[in-house]
Amino acid sequence: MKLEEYGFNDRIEKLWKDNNLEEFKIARVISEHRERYIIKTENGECEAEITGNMRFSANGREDYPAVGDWVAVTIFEPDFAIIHKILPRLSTISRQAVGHFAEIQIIATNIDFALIVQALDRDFNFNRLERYLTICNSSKVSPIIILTKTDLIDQQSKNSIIEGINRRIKDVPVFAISSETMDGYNDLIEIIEKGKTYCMLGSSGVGKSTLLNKLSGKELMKTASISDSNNKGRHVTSHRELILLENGGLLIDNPGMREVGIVDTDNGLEATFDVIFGLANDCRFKDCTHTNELGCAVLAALENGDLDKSAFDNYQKIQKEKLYFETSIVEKRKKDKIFGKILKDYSKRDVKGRNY
Ligand SMILES: Nc1nc2c(ncn2[C@@H]2O[C@H](COP(=O)(O)OP(=O)(O)OP(=O)(O)O)[C@@H](O)[C@H]2O)c(=O)[nH]1
Ligand SMILES: [Mg+2]
Ligand SMILES: [Zn+2]
Repeated sequence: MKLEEYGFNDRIEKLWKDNNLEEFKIARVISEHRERYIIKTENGECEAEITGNMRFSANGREDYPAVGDWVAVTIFEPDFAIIHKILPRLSTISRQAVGHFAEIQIIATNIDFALIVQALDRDFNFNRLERYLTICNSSKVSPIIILTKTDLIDQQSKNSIIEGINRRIKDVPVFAISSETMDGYNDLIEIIEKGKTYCMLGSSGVGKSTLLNKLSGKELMKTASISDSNNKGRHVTSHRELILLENGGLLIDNPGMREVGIVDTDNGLEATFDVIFGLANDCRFKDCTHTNELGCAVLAALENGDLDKSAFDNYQKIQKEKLYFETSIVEKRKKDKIFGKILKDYSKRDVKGRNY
């Protein structure tokens, strides 16, 4: 097997050499199940684990391999390998980890394009769309919007949703498809490039795995109707997996997300809400909060209808959350540091509690 099929290219080769990893084989992580990984090497597919050293020196989830990562490995048996190091990531899609205070969860890495999937029948929602866009923009991953289940709504409603998107969201391609009738598939397949990696983002039940099955030409992922999955309170897809498509593209399926907490590391909000940021430049005061200041260009645009009120509300909500998350992370690091110091001091004492 050629690793090029899985996206290996000159950039990755350079990273491998620049990081002095040539003594190791190179592989790509294609799925993860609780610290056991499936990787693709030039010999094919095999299972892998990380070294004890890697586990010991990990500061958080970001330091563990994620689906999409290129890793330096030693292959022990045809079907077992040890992962020594993660190559620097060219892009990382992450969100706030659900149920873990101030932790970041990596969704996938080394992604070229993110397919933001929303169903036209009942899932479609601008606020969520802007959340996903913010994630893409802060990850330096190009977004593509995919609206599924066109067979469930009439042509007119479909067109008005697409027009609405084009008004509120600029410069992001939009595709409307049906996995029942195959409406819109030809246009979508055309833009999927060989050797590029795509990651799907979207709620449970919107048809991500169905789309992946259609694009791969195989029934690789289990799919189920919303009622089947939601009644049991769980999602149909339970892990992430990178799959090679019929036309050579690489697609990562994900479990549907209920919460899309933003971890904006790199001006994702500015890119997503560039209209608001553009207006803010014209506010009289540099530190304008756009609430009641005189000479506020944002308030003026809201007043005369140039700026969509719901987009502005959504921006403010996401920004507040982002700030809260950033403060939580700083607090957590401080606590971890204090805790680390206590441990260090403790280990310096002898059994009777004396310092030595
Ligand atoms: N009518 C219609 N149904 C669809 C379409 N695409 C998917 N479905 C159905 O929607 C249901 C959910 O599809 P999945 O592909 O499992 O959804 P998912 O996004 O992978 O869901 P999770 O794995 O839970 O995140 C299934 O019953 C599919 O058959 C479509 O274009 N039209
Ligand atoms: Mg699925
Ligand atoms: Zn202002």
